[in-house]
Amino acid sequence: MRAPILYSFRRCPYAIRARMALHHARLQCELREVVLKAKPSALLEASPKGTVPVLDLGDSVLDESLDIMRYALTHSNSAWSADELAHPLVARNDDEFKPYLDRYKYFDRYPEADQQCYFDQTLPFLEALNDAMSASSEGGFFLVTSVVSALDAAIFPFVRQFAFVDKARFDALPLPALKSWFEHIIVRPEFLDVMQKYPAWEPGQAVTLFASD
Ligand SMILES: N[C@@H](CCC(=O)N[C@@H](CS)C(=O)NCC(=O)O)C(=O)O
Repeated sequence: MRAPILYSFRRCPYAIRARMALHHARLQCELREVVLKAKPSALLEASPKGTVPVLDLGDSVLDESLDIMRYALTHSNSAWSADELAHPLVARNDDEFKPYLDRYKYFDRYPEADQQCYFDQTLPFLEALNDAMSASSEGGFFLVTSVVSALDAAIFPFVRQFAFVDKARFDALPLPALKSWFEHIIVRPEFLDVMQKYPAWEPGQAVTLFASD
């Protein structure tokens, strides 16, 4: 049977969360790295809305990152639970934080306010994350529970994108648990393994397997 096909973009936070769940679940797929400015027609045929990540299962297509995470976690013996994705912080990340993050990162495209204003609008969510951290027995913190979970994977890639807009500014935030969580996860294998670089996919090229042992 053919492995599911994952259309992905290395730095996209939605794609990173999907890859973290697929990797954690050891659900093998064919990885197709996409250039967003030159989307392959195979991606657009699978999902005309043209966002990544997309998981083409052959008989169906998942084109929302949280659906791909849920699929990975419910079709494996994963220690992570798909129920964690129903936590209100995930919806708040996607609906509140991500739009402000885009404005903070691409402030020149949103001239109605300045970058500092957009930065300030991200703070309530970052403070909520800081308040939701639990100390872990391995040192550092994880969100809500003391072990790394699907909740961390769903939110971490967005905080990463935020932090690297201006790392010195992130490091100066008075949110010690959040910063400790960030520095801890960014060097963990489940993150580093999904951030490997692949050349852009072209039709006919050799299959790249992702999340295999
Ligand atoms: N709600 C979607 C959002 C995915 C999304 O917006 N991905 C961005 C990349 S980070 C994208 O593909 N944008 C289309 C483009 O830039 O053309 C999901 O959760 O998968």
